[in-house]
Amino acid sequence: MSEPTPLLDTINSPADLRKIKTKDLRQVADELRLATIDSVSRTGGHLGAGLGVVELTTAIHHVFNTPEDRLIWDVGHQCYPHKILTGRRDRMDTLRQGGGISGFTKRAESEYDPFGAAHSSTSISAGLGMAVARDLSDGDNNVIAVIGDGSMSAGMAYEAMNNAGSMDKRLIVILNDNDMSIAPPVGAMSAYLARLLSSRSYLGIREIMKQIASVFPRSIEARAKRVEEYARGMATGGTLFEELGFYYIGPIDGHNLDHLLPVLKNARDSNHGPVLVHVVTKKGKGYPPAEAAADKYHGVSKFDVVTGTQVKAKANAPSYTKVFAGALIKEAEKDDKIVAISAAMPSGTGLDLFGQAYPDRCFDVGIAEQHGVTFAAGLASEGYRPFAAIYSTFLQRAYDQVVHDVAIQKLPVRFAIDRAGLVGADGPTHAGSFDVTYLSTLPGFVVMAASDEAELVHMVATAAQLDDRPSAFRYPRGEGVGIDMPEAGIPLEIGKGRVVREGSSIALLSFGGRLQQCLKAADWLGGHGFSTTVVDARFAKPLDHDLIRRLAKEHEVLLTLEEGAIGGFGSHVTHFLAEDGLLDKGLKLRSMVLPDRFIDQDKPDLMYDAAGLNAPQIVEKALGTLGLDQAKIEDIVRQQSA
Ligand SMILES: Cc1ncc(C[n+]2csc(CCOP(=O)(O)OP(=O)(O)O)c2C)c(N)n1
Repeated sequence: MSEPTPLLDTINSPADLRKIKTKDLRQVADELRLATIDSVSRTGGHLGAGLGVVELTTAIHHVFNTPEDRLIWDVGHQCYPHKILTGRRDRMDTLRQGGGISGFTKRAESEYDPFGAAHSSTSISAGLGMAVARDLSDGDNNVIAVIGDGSMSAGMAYEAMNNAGSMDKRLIVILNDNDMSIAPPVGAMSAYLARLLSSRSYLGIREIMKQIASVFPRSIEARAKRVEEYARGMATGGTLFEELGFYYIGPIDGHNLDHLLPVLKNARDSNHGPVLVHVVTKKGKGYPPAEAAADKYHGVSKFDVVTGTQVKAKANAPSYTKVFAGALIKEAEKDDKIVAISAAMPSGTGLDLFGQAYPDRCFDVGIAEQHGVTFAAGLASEGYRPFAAIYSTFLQRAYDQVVHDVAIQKLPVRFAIDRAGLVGADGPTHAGSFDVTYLSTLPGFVVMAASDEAELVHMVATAAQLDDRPSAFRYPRGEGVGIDMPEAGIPLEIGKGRVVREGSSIALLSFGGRLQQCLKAADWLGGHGFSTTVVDARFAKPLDHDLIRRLAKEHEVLLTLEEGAIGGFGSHVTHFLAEDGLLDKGLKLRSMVLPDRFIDQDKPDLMYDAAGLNAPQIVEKALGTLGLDQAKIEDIVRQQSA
């Protein structure tokens, strides 16, 4: 038998897809799955989630009139098949790379991405906003939000459903239930969905037709009414979603186009308020290595399509994440009050290792950073020593809990803040840019940043014994600098920095991971006769006033550096020096921080180049501040970079 003519090549936009006959959509989906696997094998990225929604993506774009109908992907990590169908297939080789397309949905990238994402559980809120905007403007487009069962564990999803149910707006929520978050999902909602599934088998086409009867257009509503009563009472029973005011349809096999298409068409044509379509899928579907993997290939590096083997870069040093986990396990051996909290990121934060060592003292709260922080505060209020391990970017979501539940009550919650600074391929949504700013402003907080992996071990020990106030320590993504590791962490003196190299003319005062670049810059500067001091500040709060005063008095130029936005360490140093009167005495002070713009994804080193925080730029800044002329500075930088 001859191979069928490829169809995906003929699809440049959803309009092309809509011309394809329903009977041929299975072939489109199969080709789309292969194209997704092929593409991610060459770039790396999120794979399992996209493979699970290949049929759903095909069906949605076939049934709905995107982009007029608004389609919102929650988190956006499952949107690769969507990108392929929406005119971005030829750019998939640039996915997550410098100058390339984003690994998430992004408004600036395509009209088919009406709402950008990367953090979870925002889709129903955004969708409701769009539905209300449509009604205010007398529009008639559809709004569809696709949200995973993991993302349904966040409070925001419930806040949105609660609101949507009461507003009775026409909105379609598709719950993509694959019984996975990054790790297996946790919590009562996950158990509820499992019960819902086990209590009823997938709807067959007859039951689907019965159940959707009441969401037919009004003309046949009366006839449908009786069928609906039957369908609701007999076939489904009530669900939590119905209690919240949604019309519930499901569960439906999300890989079966014959089931998906009529349901989506009816949801589209209904005059009902909010509708929830419960679709059951398999993460990693159709690619055996992904289906077999424990994480279903949630995120992968480049891989061999035949074997599924991922290309792992050779590590020169342990990752900060692993070092943190090892250090915390060691502290917990000595102290049974130490407990650890993750918000759906056990492997990303290293707490999977802690959980293996101390299963009873490790808590995955789901994608629920706000709850996780207040939960940790509750543990602290009873004398436990909680370590809340949350990426910098996700902790943003729990800021009021940090202020109101932790800081004001001076509860000793320890925040282990992974992914500090620029993070590479995940881009601006995942950058850890703001935590120093938003934590250092809080009275009583201790805020630390590790300049290498040995320092991180000491900071874990420091936080462990800090019982009278909240503390935080931040550390970058990826591997450490390859320094000798201490046997055990030794608590640091609170608010004291360390001088790494003594000089006399220029002082580089670094907070966190830029220290290596400062040392490199100091070498260059020294080579040109500019004696340079390098200091690892260790603390942004409290500041080492004595040390900063000395640096200010003994140097002509003082530069602060950090992997964070304005308002953080440098701003606190500037404020202190101004108040102390030291700025009046001729000191040339500058702060090097992340620029006032969001930096797109690239290799981290190139992102820091774009941010102006690498050694050449430090040299340039130091010499410019000293007052050297620009041509001379450029000459020095050129010589050194060669
Ligand atoms: C606020 C927030 N916390 C954590 C994450 C990290 N994260 C990305 S995807 C994901 C799991 C999402 O699970 P689900 O919604 O079920 O989607 P699936 O990957 O299973 O398709 C998590 C925890 C995030 N994106 N946003």
